[in-house]
Amino acid sequence: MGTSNLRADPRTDTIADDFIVEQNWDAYTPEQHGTWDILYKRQLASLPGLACDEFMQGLDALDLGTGGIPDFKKINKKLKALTGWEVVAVPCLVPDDIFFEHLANRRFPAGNFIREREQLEYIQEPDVFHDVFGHVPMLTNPVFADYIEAYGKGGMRSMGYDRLKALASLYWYTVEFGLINTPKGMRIYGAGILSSRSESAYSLQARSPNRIHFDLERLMRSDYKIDDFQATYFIVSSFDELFRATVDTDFGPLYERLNATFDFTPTAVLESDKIYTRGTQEYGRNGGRKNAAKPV
Ligand code: HBI
Ligand code: FE
Repeated sequence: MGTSNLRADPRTDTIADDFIVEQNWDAYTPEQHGTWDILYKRQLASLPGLACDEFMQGLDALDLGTGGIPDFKKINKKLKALTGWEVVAVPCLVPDDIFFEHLANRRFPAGNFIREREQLEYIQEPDVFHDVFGHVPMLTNPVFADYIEAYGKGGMRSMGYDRLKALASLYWYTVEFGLINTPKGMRIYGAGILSSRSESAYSLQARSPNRIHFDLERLMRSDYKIDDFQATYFIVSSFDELFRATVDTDFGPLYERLNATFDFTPTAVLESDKIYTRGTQEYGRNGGRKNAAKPV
């Protein structure tokens, strides 16, 4: 894959090498803008006191609640000035090597499409609400912004070692589903939780999941769930801890000693774990999303 910055050619509709497309903000319908507003209002009703301050400050700084799907051009003016990051529109999940290269260059790939009204509760593929509401506000925090760039660079290095699953697990248990200890108590910074009404309270309050202190290598050896609430959440003490663990790790030797498959199941609790709560795992035992009348 080259890294030419060609945009998708509307005539042939081919996707550019970097998968970047125009956001086409003018093409959104009132119904689509309305979907953003419903999701935004719902999350703003539930996140205060659950989301970390850095996320709430980022939401404010980028003005994502003025109504309708935000225009990436307007976001980028503010975001670039704050941490040098920019949001680029992509039409789908992009190949891992392209994804890492964008992150390593302070470009965050965000879906330019939004979910259907029937999918308000849950979507598998990251849409503009998951990406822009869930991920982008955290990129206004300088230390977290540095972490994501370092993660992208570590990811690019991983391509030669065929240990992508381990790297995806690091992203999953931090960027998507990470929690942070604060003087006011445990708070959420993971985008997958922040953009999901039902998982926000669950991740902090339910008795079912484990809550274990962040340990980079332990976490990279742990399998995870992609289609339901997490069975384990990992907690950092600061974003600096996350950043340091990533920049101070020589990923080469680490990839060499990691097995090709995960060593631990999502529900595992190890002797060596620093445990905040050992979960009952009853949510998973009761059949998870499909069966649970009320997540516990
Ligand atoms: N592509 N657009 C997009 N968004 C993602 O979050 C994403 C991706 N490609 C790969 C990927 N995530 C993961 O496999 C990495 O987290 C490892
Ligand atoms: Fe995501």
